[in-house]
Amino acid sequence: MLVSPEGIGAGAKGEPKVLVTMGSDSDLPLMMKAVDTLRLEFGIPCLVQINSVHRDLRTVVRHIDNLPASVQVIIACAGGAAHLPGNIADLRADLPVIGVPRDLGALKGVDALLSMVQMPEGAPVAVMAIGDAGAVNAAIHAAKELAIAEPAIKERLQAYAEKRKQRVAKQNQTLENKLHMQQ
Ligand code: AIR
Repeated sequence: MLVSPEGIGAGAKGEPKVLVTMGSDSDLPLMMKAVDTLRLEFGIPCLVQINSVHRDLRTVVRHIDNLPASVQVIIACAGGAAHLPGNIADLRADLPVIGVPRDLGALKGVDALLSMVQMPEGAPVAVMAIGDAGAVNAAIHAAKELAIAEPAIKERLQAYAEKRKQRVAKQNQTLENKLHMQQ
């Protein structure tokens, strides 16, 4: 499904530059943080796809072998035994893969983190933090990779960083009140 700043599916415009994929639609609320950061903060259209290497491996291979040529970066999220990003890194020697471990189940994402980070030599996955921060950082990291060739994305990255700085400045402005409230 194509998602762009203009909308979703038939309402979307442009060609996808990033694939955002995940093992189950139960990962979608987490990965919407990556999708929304890509499209709303950076104006980057993406393809969103479910791919489960443990439930339907053959479809994963077909999807990943047949990505549109416009896709330049892949973000892959899974929970538990999270082999999706590593398997994609093997399938696509030509594209960078960013992994997002989902905070799920008894091990709360540590299992997914270790599944993604301990890749054998030759199958690199850039692994982000577990959960929400990881999903947003995956989008920022993908935008940085695209910005190497696209100055417009570089400008949007700088504007985004500026917004974050302003948030800290605002926190300093309200600090005195908050300190009084703690007394
Ligand atoms: N998963 C699905 N296929 C392979 C894996 N690792 C993961 C999903 C999700 C978790 O299993 O990425 O995080 C639970 O999926 P579900 O569909 O049971 O909610």
